[in-house]
Amino acid sequence: MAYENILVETHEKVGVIQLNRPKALNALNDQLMDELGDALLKFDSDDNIGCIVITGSEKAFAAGADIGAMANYTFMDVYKSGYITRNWEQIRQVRKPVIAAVAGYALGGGCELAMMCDFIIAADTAKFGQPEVKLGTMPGAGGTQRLPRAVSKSKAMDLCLTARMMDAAEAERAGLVSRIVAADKLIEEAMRAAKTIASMSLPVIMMIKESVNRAYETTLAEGIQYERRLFHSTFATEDQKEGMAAFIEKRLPSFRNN
Ligand code: CO8
Repeated sequence: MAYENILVETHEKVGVIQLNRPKALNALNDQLMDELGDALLKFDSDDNIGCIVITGSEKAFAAGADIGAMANYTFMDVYKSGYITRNWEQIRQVRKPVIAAVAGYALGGGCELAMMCDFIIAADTAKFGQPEVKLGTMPGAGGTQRLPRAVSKSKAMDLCLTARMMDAAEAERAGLVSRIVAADKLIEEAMRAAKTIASMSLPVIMMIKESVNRAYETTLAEGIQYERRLFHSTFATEDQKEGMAAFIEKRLPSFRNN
């Protein structure tokens, strides 16, 4: 697939996807989401990639779903075509870690896309919000579900009901983003985190992602049990032997993703 709305690069073991519709503040249309899904699944199946970064521009990670494209949709248009589910869910199939590196606006579907990633590194210019109510609609790609889990019911209600934006500092205090960095250091910091992750044992990294995500899907007792099973299975990997031997021998480990 030739990409017209995203730029894709590989830096060592990190796959970088840049949303690239600058004139529309990276508004997310169907074509962009098809391309994003395609690029994500390609990186996920590439043995040379250990972590993926999704980013936007200085001004916008993404200012939401493309309002112009959906303005005249009817219920039947969106229901029958599976609007959103058709090409927004592919990111959830990705088993490798995905970092959102967010500068500027992450609004509506843009905020929802950032929340679908495994964690968010924000530039000090980042602004998050779910302003759909101002358009006479509501979040439709997980905003009412992921936001309360990330920032509490009270703040999620505030953002979704009033459409106000939250700056990077508030987003970090609330737990939506993992760290804030200076805008001109965003990509550098995101790449540093991604390269660190990509230097670890990939199967173990995938198990950790799977286990943390389980915390959202199940009871604590079930989650602990699930984690225990995965923890036990790390002892079946060569990388666990290598990692522990390297510590004991006071050297750096050399993981072989096995
Ligand atoms: N869709 C389409 N075009 C957009 C969008 C958008 N979401 N956001 C900005 N643009 C366009 C503008 O129309 C403008 O285009 P043009 O130059 O041709 O007029 C260009 O980007 C620049 O925008 P502005 O001139 O408005 O820039 P400002 O700096 O003045 O303002 C804002 C920036 C505050 C971000 C403003 O553009 C804005 O409010 N945008 C809309 C934000 C919004 O409401 N987002 C929610 C969209 S609805 C949604 O996401 C539903 C999600 C449901 C799930 C996903 C379904 C697929």
